[in-house]
Amino acid sequence: MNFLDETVITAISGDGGKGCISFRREKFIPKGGPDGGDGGDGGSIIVRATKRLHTLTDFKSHKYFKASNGKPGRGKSQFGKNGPDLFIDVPLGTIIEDLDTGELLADLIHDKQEFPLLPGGKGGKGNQRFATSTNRVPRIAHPGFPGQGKKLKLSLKFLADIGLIGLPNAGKSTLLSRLSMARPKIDSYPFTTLTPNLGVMALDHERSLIIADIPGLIEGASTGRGLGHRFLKHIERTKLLLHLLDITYQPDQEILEDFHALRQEMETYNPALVEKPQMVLINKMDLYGPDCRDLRTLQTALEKMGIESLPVSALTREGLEGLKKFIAEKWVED
Ligand SMILES: Nc1nc2c(ncn2[C@@H]2O[C@H](COP(=O)(O)OP(=O)(O)OP(=O)(O)O)[C@@H](O)[C@H]2O)c(=O)[nH]1
Ligand SMILES: [Mg+2]
Repeated sequence: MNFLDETVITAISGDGGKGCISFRREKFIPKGGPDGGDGGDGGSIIVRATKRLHTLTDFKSHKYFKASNGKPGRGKSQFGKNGPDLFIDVPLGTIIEDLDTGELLADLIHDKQEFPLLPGGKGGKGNQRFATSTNRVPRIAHPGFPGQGKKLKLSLKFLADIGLIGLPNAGKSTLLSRLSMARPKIDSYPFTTLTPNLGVMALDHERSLIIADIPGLIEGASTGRGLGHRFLKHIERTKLLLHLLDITYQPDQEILEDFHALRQEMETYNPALVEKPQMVLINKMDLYGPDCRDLRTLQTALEKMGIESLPVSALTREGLEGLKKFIAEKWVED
């Protein structure tokens, strides 16, 4: 499942139908009065949040939304039909802004939550409405009001349950691919992942959780370095953070300093982030050997900070059953 963070769409509500100019014509009634009906109202545009969707990917190919116009009125006082409303379904967590003014229009977070975005144009009045005592044969009708259009910026502050964080190359995408059906790109260079990947992990028969691989968090992310700034907002809504550390030793990397630096970034961005339930995964344990950091030292240091840790190998799946158990227990508590 790939993930599209932001997109721009155009939405236009339906035009009102034309009012009708018509006069009654029946045998034996030579001068029938006006009987032109009103035009129908144009369809409105309504945005609706749904938990069926998790990404904005559908909007990659579908960017133009036009509600139907109202039908014109007809003779014999017949009203035109209203254009049906057009619903634009978006995932929970979608923020809608007016692209031109930057105004925040809606922040949809509940399933089935609706936001009336653009009303349809009113239908025009038919000529029967224009009849007065002085003008019994009105030859005018209203053409109906046009629909309204807006360019909208949709962005997703998504609602993943679990966020995977850690330095580039720590193995976040690999872990995501092990816990879900997601098949993100995995490679041995940093910044392989440029936008978050999402995957769905089955917890048991009934429940599934959304996991997000949040890329590019590095020191300075909260002030715009790397890619992290764009994605820090996504961490805000996750319930559990899994912080990956790489056990293999790279001389220029002091792993606990990096760990603190990342937490500092999160705290600067939003202090609530570091208060979230979290666990450290010490990854790449399949490579564990004399060239690695000392596991015991690392775990003791984390313990002193009150942080639970679990040695795993995303590659060989070692420790992942224990991880799933930990996650399941966390969710039972909720
Ligand atoms: N031996 C071993 N290699 C691993 C393990 N997990 C990940 N790797 C390797 O580490 C490299 C980076 O893995 P990714 O999953 O792409 O790392 P990432 O954290 O998503 O990296 P970015 O997307 O660049 O932020 C790849 O070459 C993986 O094959 C592991 O448990 N053991
Ligand atoms: Mg990655």
